[in-house]
Amino acid sequence: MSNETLELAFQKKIDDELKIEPKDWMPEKYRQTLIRQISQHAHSEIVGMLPEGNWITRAPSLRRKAVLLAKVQDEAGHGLYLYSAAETLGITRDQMLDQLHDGTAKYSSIFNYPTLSWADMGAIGWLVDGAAIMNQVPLCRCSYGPYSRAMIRVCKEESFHQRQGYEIMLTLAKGSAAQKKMAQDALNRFWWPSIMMFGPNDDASPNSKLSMAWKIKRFSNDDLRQKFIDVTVEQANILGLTIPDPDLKWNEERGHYDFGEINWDEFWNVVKGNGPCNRQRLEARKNAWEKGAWVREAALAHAQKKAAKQSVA
Ligand code: FAQ
Repeated sequence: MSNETLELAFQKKIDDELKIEPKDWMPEKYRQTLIRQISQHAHSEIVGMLPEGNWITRAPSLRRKAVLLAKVQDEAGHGLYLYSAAETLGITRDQMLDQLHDGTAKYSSIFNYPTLSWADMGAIGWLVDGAAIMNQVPLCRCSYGPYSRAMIRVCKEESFHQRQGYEIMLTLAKGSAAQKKMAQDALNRFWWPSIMMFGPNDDASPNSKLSMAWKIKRFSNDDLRQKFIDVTVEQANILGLTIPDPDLKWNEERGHYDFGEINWDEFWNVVKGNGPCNRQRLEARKNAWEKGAWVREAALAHAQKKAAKQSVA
């Protein structure tokens, strides 16, 4: 079959809402786009454990500690499902981790901001997981089977994460004046970086056109950002907190909130590795990889021993 016929059949399958599976024919660019997006998503989950991991030993109660521990463990699980989904496309986990460690693969900009107070755990759950859900629910319908199936479980867990974060914010916002101030400060610091998570504006997003045609992405970066802002403003009102954007106002005609200009210089600066915590985050990941070498060796030796015993039997 010619390449053209294969491509037509591939696109028809996508248009008919059928899934593409690992052994199906696919254009090389589709494979590469998925490897890029899924591996970067996996790296985001693993690096995303660090800002919250910073607060596990300082959680204010046993209940809060247990919940935060469970959440951070979930993020590790998400990373593992996603690395497995990417492996079905012909890249190994070691190759993906090399790309993270040498800085050639990206991970979400949001995880390069510091977590300075306990309220940041609330703001991350509410805003960062809230933004992640908005972006990831449509990924459950992504055209690539293994990615779409991984996202179903991930999204269920993300909703627990969002709720625990909102509950922390609610407790602080209804607490003492000092607690409310702490919640407002966390919102002030995390608001803009959270809305940057959706990526550049549509006209500056080089990957969107193909990803939308291939139904990897179902909504554009700007559409998802707008949906997130529309639901989150109402949640901030319930908390009695103020979103740090003087231009934020309801636009009756559009049926959406208008919002201020995003600082794209800050976004690209963080993406390029110069955010407040980029170096610290990468160092932590590289250290964990090096210190974990003996665990990987032991696991491999154990698997080989088991396989040898089985073949004798
Ligand atoms: N940070 O052409 P586009 C989470 C890059 S998980 C860094 O629009 P695309 C859970 C982009 O890669 C959060 N880089 O790209 C959690 C591209 O560069 P490249 C992660 C960014 O792929 C919560 C370039 O800019 N979620 O939060 C960012 O079509 C709490 C041009 O952009 C996912 O990964 C950014 N924010 O759309 C965990 C979801 N935005 O690769 C722990 C899956 C853009 O060409 C604690 N990913 N770039 O060199 C996606 O939906 C998409 O990849 C987008 C970007 C929407 C992120």
